[in-house]
Formats: sequence, structure tokens, C-alpha cells
Amino acid sequence: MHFELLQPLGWQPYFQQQLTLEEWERDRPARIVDYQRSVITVDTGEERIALPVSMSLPAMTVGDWVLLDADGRFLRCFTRSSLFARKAPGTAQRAQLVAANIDTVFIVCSLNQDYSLNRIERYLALAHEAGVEPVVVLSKADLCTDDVEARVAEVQALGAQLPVVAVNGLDASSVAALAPWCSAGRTVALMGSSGVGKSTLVNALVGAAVQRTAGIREDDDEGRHTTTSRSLHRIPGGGVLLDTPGMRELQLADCEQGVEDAFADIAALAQRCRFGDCSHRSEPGCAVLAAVEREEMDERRLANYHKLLREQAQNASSVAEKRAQARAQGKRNRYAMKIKNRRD
Ligand SMILES: Nc1nc2c(ncn2[C@@H]2O[C@H](COP(=O)(O)OP(=O)(O)OP(=O)(O)O)[C@@H](O)[C@H]2O)c(=O)[nH]1
Ligand SMILES: [Mg+2]
Ligand SMILES: [Zn+2]
Repeated sequence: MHFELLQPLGWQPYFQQQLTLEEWERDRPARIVDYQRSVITVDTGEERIALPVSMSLPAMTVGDWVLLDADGRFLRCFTRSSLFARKAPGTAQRAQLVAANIDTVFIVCSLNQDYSLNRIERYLALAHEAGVEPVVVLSKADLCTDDVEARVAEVQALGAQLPVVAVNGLDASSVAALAPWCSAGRTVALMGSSGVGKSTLVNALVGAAVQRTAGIREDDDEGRHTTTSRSLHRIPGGGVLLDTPGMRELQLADCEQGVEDAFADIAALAQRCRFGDCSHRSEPGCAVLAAVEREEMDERRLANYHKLLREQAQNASSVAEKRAQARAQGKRNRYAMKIKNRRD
């Protein structure tokens, strides 16, 4: 009976299967639509409930499904169908949950100042690691001074199966090209730098000004982001959109498979390298370097592949190191306790 209420929030059979019949009748599933430092807002389809953030709650993020009892108390978090995580900004070596239960990610990149193939590849690695279908949305097509078709082709070359759509976010008929990914029951996250037009797309797809948007700011490095937190928005009669603040620092961590998947062409060529553990840097008989030589592989792309692999390994190893340190510390503490107990 809650089905009609939950489907507009992105409810799917995958979550339904995690409930007993008794739970389905007695308890209430709800989705996290907003997550602030001290309060989590969940939507049951009928009402929005504020849950205070406390130590007893597991690590969760916007998009997560939770089960509440009849009194609105937290029971558990559902197993996720997908999860976006990145290295927490700054020096902290921990993963930060970005979004859960996403079906498609719109990697938004504007066709004026922001356009960068390297950055698109970075987001693609993140999407592959999360297990989410990526779509590259090239915004501000109306402001593009170059040939839009040529730009689309250039991005298309990053993956044969990769959907690439150029849009003018201020024109509803242009944004309609994104509708196929936004049907009922589906959840789409919008990611990309600040000012590329993510919130503008959300407003166009929802058909109402639900998110604030803002014109060119003098300096985006000063933290002048218009959207400051992640939030979910329903499309009337359609799916759910997750708007995110532009990420100033998107560092990959523990993302090796994601990078390999985003660079499947390099992985395919590597099958023909002379050495099984070829690093495609200077080894003789390297099929990847040979492809660069023949100009069949972009030198820029290979360099970015190396860079992203190195970056994720660095961040992953420091996370792993941190975990090992914590384990050793725990062991020392337990040992100290034992000695103390013996003495007492
Ligand atoms: N001409 C044109 N302007 C656009 C387009 N998309 C967005 N804009 C403008 O670009 C500015 C920034 O758009 P936002 O939607 O606020 O950008 P955002 O990606 O949400 O930025 P953050 O919230 O800071 O991450 C606004 O002034 C929009 O009106 C487009 O396709 N064409
Ligand atoms: Mg925004
Ligand atoms: Zn090689």
C-alpha cells in the first residue's frame, strides 16, 4: 500500500526485497532527501521527518533508504544499490559518502570555460567505481564559441557506449533530451564544477524553481558556490534528481577498478603488451605506447590514466595505513588493559 507513495521517491524492487511482509505492513521506509551536520531529513512519501544526527546512526548519505518504525524512529539503513564516495577534502584520510542508490549520474561540464576532457575522465572513473551509469551533459551549448558537434564527438571518443548530450539549460525543449534517464522510479545525480548549470538543469527538469541558481561569480576558488548541500528533488510524474554543490576538490581514493573501467580501451590494448605487468611507461613491446605512437591513442588520455591511477593508489594507501595504525593502536590498548587487569 505504500508503493504509490514510495515510487515517486525512487523506490525499487531491490529495496522491497529487503523487507519482510511484516515489516512492510508495520514499518515505514523513507528516503534521505537532505543531510545537514546535525539533522537528517527523510521523506516517507506522506511527510518529511527530521532525524537528529547521533553516534548511534550508521554512516549514511543523501539517497539512502532507511526503515522507520510507526513512531518515526530509525530501525536500519537499506543495503545500497550503488554508492558514490570520494576522499574527504583536506588532509583527512577518510572516505566521504557523497550519494547512495543512484541509477544514473549526469556529469555536467559547460561548453564555455569549464570544458576539460581530463575532468570528465575523473568523473567517469568515479561513476564506474560507484556502479552507476554515466551520461556526459555538455551545458551552455548556446554559449559555445566552437563547433558543438565537434566537442560532442571529442567526448564521445572517451567511450563508445557513453551517452553525450549537449544542452542549453535555460531552454526547456533542449533539456527534454535528458528525459529518458529521468523516468519514474529512477534517481539521477548531477555532478560537476560550480557554475556549470547543475541547479539550472534541476529546475528545468522539475519544471519549477526549486533550487537557487546564480550568475558568474568573480572567483569560484573562494567558495562562492550557489548550492551548498546535496538534496533530492522529485520530477512530477517522473524520477528523482540529486543536486550537488560543485566539488572543488574531487580526489579519487580506492578507485582502481573504476579507473580501469573508465579506460577500457587501454585495458584492451594492454592484453597485447609483451609483459603481463607492463606499466605502459617505457617497457619494450608495450601495445599502449605503440598505439600512442601510431596516434590511435591520445597521449593526453594515457597521461591522465597514469595520473588517476597514481592518485587513487596514494589516497588508498594512506587510508589503508590509517586503518592499520588504528588496528595497532587498538591492539596496544587491549594489551595494556590485559596487563592492568592482571595487576589489579
Ligand atoms: N546561457 C546559459 N546559461 C546557463 C546555462 N546553464 C546554466 N546557466 C547559467 O549559469 C549560471 C550558473 O548556473 P547554476 O545552475 O547555478 O550552476 P551550478 O552548477 O548549480 O553551480 P553550483 O551550485 O555553485 O555548483 C546561472 O546564471 C545560470 O543561469 C546554459 O545552458 N546556458
Ligand atoms: Mg547549484
Ligand atoms: Zn604496456
